[in-house]
Amino acid sequence: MKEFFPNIPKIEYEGPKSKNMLAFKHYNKDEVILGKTMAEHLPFSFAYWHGLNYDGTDMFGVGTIDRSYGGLTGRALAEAKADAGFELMEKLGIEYFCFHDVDVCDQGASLTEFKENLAHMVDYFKGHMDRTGIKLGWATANLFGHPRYQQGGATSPYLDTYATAAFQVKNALDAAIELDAKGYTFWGGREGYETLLNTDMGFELDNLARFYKMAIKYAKDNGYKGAFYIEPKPKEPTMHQYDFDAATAIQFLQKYGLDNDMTLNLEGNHASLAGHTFEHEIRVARINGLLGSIDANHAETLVGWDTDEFPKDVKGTALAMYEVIKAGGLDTGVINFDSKLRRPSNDELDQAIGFIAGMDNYALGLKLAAKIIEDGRLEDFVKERYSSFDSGLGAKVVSGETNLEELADYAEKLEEKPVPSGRQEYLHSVINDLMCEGL
Ligand code: XLS
Ligand code: NI
Ligand code: NI
Repeated sequence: MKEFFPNIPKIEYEGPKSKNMLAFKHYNKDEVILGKTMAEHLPFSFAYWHGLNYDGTDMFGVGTIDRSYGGLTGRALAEAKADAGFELMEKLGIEYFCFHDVDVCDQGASLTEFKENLAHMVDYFKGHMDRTGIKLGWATANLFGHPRYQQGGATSPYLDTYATAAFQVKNALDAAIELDAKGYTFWGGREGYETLLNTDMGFELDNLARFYKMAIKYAKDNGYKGAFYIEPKPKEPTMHQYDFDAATAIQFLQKYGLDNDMTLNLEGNHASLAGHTFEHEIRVARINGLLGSIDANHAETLVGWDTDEFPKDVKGTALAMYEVIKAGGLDTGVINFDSKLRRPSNDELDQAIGFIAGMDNYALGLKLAAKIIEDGRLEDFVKERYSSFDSGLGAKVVSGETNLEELADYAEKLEEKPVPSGRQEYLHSVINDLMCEGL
């Protein structure tokens, strides 16, 4: 088989002292942290779209990155791209991949051609998956790129578009079933509105729920065993997107009785766009038992849009991984990351380096999260902070055995005393100390 990246060797763990750009310094897959290997904590997944397709194009300029894979067309190009993708995943030791239908094949001249091209690639993937042991993290349908989705897919005001969205999702689900995917993602980039002036929001949300229900029924009836995720994002490309953030998506799932079938796929960059931290979004999912999967892409916060780049903030990642560990891990999902390159990162090494740096960053984040847990100061502080609810009247609040009158009587007899300090400066310093120990 043709080698697409001859200058990228198999990436090995060389330890923190290594200066080799093409080696892991921290991601040591068999190293055990809190009773599980790093590979078990961190089920990395390679995103097809930015990892193999994105050529550096932005609103102000044409592509800077060569994604031609030998300059082929049609199925030959799709196959070459898959060969290149599996070569990269194998060299990086990434065990999962994720794709949109349109990432992996040509859409052809008709929906029927699109369906056949996708089915062809599903067979082609099977060969690579059997050969390498790499698994499908999740699949999805792109309901945002084609002009027909300009006013939404599953929230389109037009039946024909709604049905075409159903066509794409049915085929993407068939692919997920055939390839035994861990999950299936719904990301609603065009499910929202540009202006309320022309929008029946209540109808669109009802229709979206009906769409999800039909998709779930079809998948289950046809033997699908994986998870279904909603991936919240507040805006971009649409002005207002319905799956705004974790809390909004959960309210939607609960309202329509979908919370037993769907969980959340949370992305770091989308959290920033919603005005939240990544750990906030994961906490919201965790306390509702609805964490499914994560997209580790980080924001370039000064830029202000979804840059989807490799995660590089160790402290932020540690706080996210702390939430993931507390939620019981990612057995139902993966850590997908696009590692979308910036335009000036334009040669054949950069995509691999983006993944190496992102995976090392997650390994460091995991180690720091484990240290925070083992150290215990944070958790002890939080426990102590709420301890007035452990006994006496506080315990009666928790067990539901008191009432407003009893609380009011208690308050009236209180001697006013200072509120204990929240100590957030100290708590931040604990994390910094743990992070930089030994420096
Ligand atoms: C875009 C989203 C998208 C989803 C999959 O912002 O992150 O890439 O992950 O449709
Ligand atoms: Ni995403
Ligand atoms: Ni994104």
